[in-house]
Amino acid sequence: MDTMIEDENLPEGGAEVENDADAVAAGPTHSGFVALIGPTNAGKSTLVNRLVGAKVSIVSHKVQTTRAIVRGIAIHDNAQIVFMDTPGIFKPRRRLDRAMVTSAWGGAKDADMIALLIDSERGLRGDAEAILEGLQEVQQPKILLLNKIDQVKREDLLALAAAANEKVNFVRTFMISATTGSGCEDLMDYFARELPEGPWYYPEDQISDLPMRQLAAEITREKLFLRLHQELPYASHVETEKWEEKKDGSVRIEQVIYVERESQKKIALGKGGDAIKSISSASRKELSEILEQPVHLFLFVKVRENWGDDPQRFREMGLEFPKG
Ligand SMILES: Nc1nc2c(ncn2[C@@H]2O[C@H](COP(=O)(O)OP(=O)(O)OP(=O)(O)O)[C@@H](O)[C@H]2O)c(=O)[nH]1
Ligand SMILES: [Mg+2]
Repeated sequence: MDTMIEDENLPEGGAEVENDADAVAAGPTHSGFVALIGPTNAGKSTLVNRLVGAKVSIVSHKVQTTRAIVRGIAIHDNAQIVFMDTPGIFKPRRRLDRAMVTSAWGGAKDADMIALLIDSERGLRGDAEAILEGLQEVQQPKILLLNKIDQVKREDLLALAAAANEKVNFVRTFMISATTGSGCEDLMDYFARELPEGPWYYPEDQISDLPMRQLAAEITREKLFLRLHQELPYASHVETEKWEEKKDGSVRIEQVIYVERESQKKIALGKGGDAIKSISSASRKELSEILEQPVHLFLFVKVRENWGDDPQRFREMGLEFPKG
């Protein structure tokens, strides 16, 4: 009863009306989750970093770089757009592969909108066909992003767009380059407009949901991917074990690189410690830039034969441990 009386007694042109006026001037807010899925190496993480405007997810020229979902958060016009960078989808062999692919499709399930990213140069060869098939089952609105258009001729793009649209009912097709930024502004306009009206999910200044310790481990893993060759990047895993803020404003970070065999440990260390030194120095440099403080980074390489079958390692990565 009290409330009703108060409502009736509200003076016209009072505070509430003013708030309304503000809301009209700024327009309603929009927010939502966009899952970026696609074959491995299509440029999903590069695109998330580009759209967020900061590095939130690691990138390499090798396949299977991203292992678990990373959320990158961008604001455009009145919209907060949460991009879910997912592991590339491919035919899994190891237990870790299976967990990665399951996590990617899981990301798609949770999103308001799904963006399939295709490397225009590779086209529909390889895993793209199977993903298109999988997408037919998915209910949310789907858009097609033809990436790496800096690498292909226009007529090839049109043919590729037509072929993909024949398989899946995409609501829109965009041609973009995540590295040059071409087409990315239009894409952001589109998301900002099409995502549902509603309050933002995260504070305005948050750009990622990854805890700093985990991002730091990812940065080191990226350097490992860039520096080491053949199987080793896939056989390794990085965890941050210690994070100590010093009185002088610097931070001491200790990380462990897990490998599966003694022989891999030798490669990770390199001749006279060459490899680990250069990985450490590249990672430290980037971490000090991100953290805006001096970083003392200590890397340890440990052999843990079955880390790829250890549920605890999966939990650390944010993955479900697949049984069997
Ligand atoms: N030329 C060109 N290269 C690109 C573009 N976008 C991404 N790349 C390159 O493609 C490679 C793979 O990029 P990532 O962003 O790691 O690809 P991803 O889809 O996240 O890969 P996974 O995490 O392994 O599934 C990197 O070498 C990028 O620099 C683009 O628009 N043009
Ligand atoms: Mg990636």
